[in-house]
This record gives sequence, structure tokens and C-alpha cells, in this order.
Amino acid sequence: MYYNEEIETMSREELHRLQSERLVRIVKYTYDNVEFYRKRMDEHHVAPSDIKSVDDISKLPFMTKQDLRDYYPYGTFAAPAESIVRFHASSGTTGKPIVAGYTQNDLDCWSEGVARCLTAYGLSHKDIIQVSYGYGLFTGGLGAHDGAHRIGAATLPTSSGNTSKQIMLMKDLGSTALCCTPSYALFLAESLENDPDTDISRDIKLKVGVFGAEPWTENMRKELESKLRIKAYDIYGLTEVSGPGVGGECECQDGTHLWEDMFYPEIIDPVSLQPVPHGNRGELVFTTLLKEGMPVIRYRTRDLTYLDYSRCKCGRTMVRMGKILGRSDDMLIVRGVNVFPSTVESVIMEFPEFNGQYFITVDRVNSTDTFDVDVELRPELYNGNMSGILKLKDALTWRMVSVLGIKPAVHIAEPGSIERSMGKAKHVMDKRKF
Ligand code: DLL
Repeated sequence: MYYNEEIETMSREELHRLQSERLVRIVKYTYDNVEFYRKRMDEHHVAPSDIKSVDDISKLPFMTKQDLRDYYPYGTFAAPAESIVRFHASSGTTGKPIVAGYTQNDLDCWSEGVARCLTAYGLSHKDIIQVSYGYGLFTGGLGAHDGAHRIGAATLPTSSGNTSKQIMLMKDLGSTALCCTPSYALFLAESLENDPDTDISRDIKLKVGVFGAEPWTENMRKELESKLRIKAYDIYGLTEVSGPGVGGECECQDGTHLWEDMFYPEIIDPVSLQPVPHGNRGELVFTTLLKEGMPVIRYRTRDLTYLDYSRCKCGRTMVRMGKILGRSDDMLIVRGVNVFPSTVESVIMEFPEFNGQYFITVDRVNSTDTFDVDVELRPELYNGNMSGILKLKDALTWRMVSVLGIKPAVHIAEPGSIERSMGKAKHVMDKRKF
């Protein structure tokens, strides 16, 4: 099922035409209304009239998170203040948040993106969609909410946290879909398993999980699907571009369709800043083709992935993005080796003995990096069988060595001892002082 069949299945030629028309318009709009863009384009000796189609996009300068910080709070807004109807913000690890402002049209485009995703997951007005992403400045809660509303589903806006109440309402009202981060879904699943009054197959009506906001692996998908007896779908997005629903998977689950009629994607080499050949991994860059409040042009997301332009069996013609490996700024360099937390997760999840909870600590002792991985066993296996635990620890250590190229100190942690997250999980602590 499609939410907007005409757009989702339009021919690539038609899409190219639509994107080009929209790009020409947005470039002129930002040049005319935002000093930041005017200055940047002038510095790069490019004028709006140089942009005739999306084939000219590489003439335009890039934009970074730092630009958004430097021009905080209103410096990259293009619409007059009175037409902004909502703000959201994403808090980075340091400094000022990134603030985004939306006009009513922006909110309508955003909810259409989410509605396309929810429809692709098989959801409709017949569903009860429990939104356990946080409501507030974070785009997850209200973004999923507006999309659910748009398809006419009944929305259960529980927001994040208060897990026992979430479970009670999920059971009593019969939620059929759950929207939250994969790490919170794992915590909810564990809580359901540990609840003596709940039999998941009897009491829980969930059929679909709408998971995103953080990298998660195929092995984590399997774990969540089997624990919650659902089909788990990926939803992607970021505040700077709109929020959740910049793209989502379809029933084929073979990549995340990006809604290219609204968000033009590119993949560049983060060092040379040149486009990479189709299919190669690099940094994802977006240009918003319709946004009025705070458009972004060639915005460097830092997310590392690849794009697949081959046709999907579902009939959608929109490009598919591979799973996000991580953000270039989340990558750890440990003893000179590049380590992505998502790769560590994927190795841990190869072992059915672990429950998916882990924590990585990196430090520097006597000028040498230390790399510790704490990982929880499933409760039923944490039974004092020391030789079994030691064997498992060894097996995980050597598997990490072969995949990561670096040897971690693995610690088998007591079930429940690693802090659970209600939103985006924090899996890493880097204590090194650079
Ligand atoms: O996380 C928007 C969102 C909410 C997406 C709910 C999906 C569901 P930010 O807080 O601005 O916005 O964080 C954006 O989160 O650049 C990625 O690094 C990461 N991210 C988002 N979705 C995914 C995903 C929201 N499906 C940043 N897989 C992005 C991997 C994701 N990483």
C-alpha cells in the first residue's frame, strides 16, 4: 500500500524534473531571504541562475552543523517570523542546540513523509499507534504523532518513560504499533518478559515496530521481532531536515526509501567532499526541496551510508539508503583503529546468549588506549556456570578481534546492570582527553 502512489512510484525521469524545478526554486528563495546563503553563494561565485537542474547541485556550497550553531537561533530561517508555527531542537553533545522552525506547510510535508512510512509498514486507520518517542523539543514524539494522525490511526501518545504505564495501556487498549527507539523497545520487551502478569502472545497485540533515531543492526531487528512478535521497521530522519520520516523501509525491508521529492540526497567522500560513485559508502548530504521555515542546502549530516538507485520490488521508485553505519563524529579511533559502536553491537548480537545491552568505555592509561566492552547475559544463563561464562567471554573477544581488528577487554555483566535508556541509548563513554 502506498500513501501517495503518484509520487512514490513516479518515474525517475519525472522525479528528476520535479526535483530540478524545486531545487531552482529553493535556491532562489534562500538566496533572496537568508543572508547566510547569499554570502556563502557569493563567496563561492555561484548565483541562483547557475542552478538549472539537480545536475548542477555540486556547484553549491555545503552547510554544516557548525553553520547552524554559528547562525543560532534565527540566522538560517527563511520564512518571516509570523509564519513559523512550531520549533524543535536537537541537543548535540556540546554547545547550543540546533533549532529548527517550521511553517504549516513544513509540518504538512513532514507528516506526509511519516504517513508514507507508516503506510509502507502496513499501518492504516484501523491501527492503534503507541508513540513512545519523547514528546517535546525532540522531533520523535510529535513527528510520529502527526504522521499517525494523518493516516487516521488512533494515536496513543504515551511519550517515553513510565514503562509500567506504557505496558498497561499497551495491553488494555490493544496497541498494534509501537514507535520508539530500538533501545527503548528492547527495554520494553525485557519488562514485558519479566512481568508475571503478562503473556506476550496472549496479551500484546503489537504487529509493527517503528524504530529509529539511533543506529541499530539487523541482529537487533531479529531480537526485537522475536521478543515482541512483530515486524520491526526502520524510520530515519533528523531535526535539521525535518524529523522522523525523511525516509522509511517498505515491506521488502531492503533499504530505507528516502522521500526524494522533498529531500534531495547525495553521498560524498567526507574528506575530499567529492560525490562518491553510486553504491559507495560515504557521508549523507541533504537539500530540502520544499522547506520554507528553515531550509537546508547541501547539509552534511555526518551519517555514513550508501544509496541504491536500483528498482525496489515494492514498486516505489525512490532511492534506498543502506543502514546507517554510524555518524562520522561517533566513530571511535582506538589504538589507531576506527571502531563504530554499531559494529560492536552487531558482533554482540551474533551471540544468542547476550540480551542486547552493552556499554563501551574507552580510556587512556599510560599513553595507551583501553577498550572495555561490558555486555549482559540473558538472565536465564547467568547462573554461576563460570566455565561457560569464561568460554563465552573468550569467544566474544576473539570474534571482536576478527571483525574490528582490535582486542577489547570483555566483561560479562549481571543482567539488568547496564543503564537502560528511555530515548536514544548511550552506548559509549570516551574518557580520553585529547
Ligand atoms: O532522531 C529524528 C527521528 C526521530 C528519527 C524518531 C527517527 C525516529 P535527531 O535527534 O536530530 O532526529 O537525530 C538525528 O539520529 O542524523 C542519525 O545519526 C540518527 N538517526 C535517526 N534515525 C536513524 C535511524 C531524530 N533510523 C540523527 N538509523 C541522525 C540510524 C538514525 N540512525
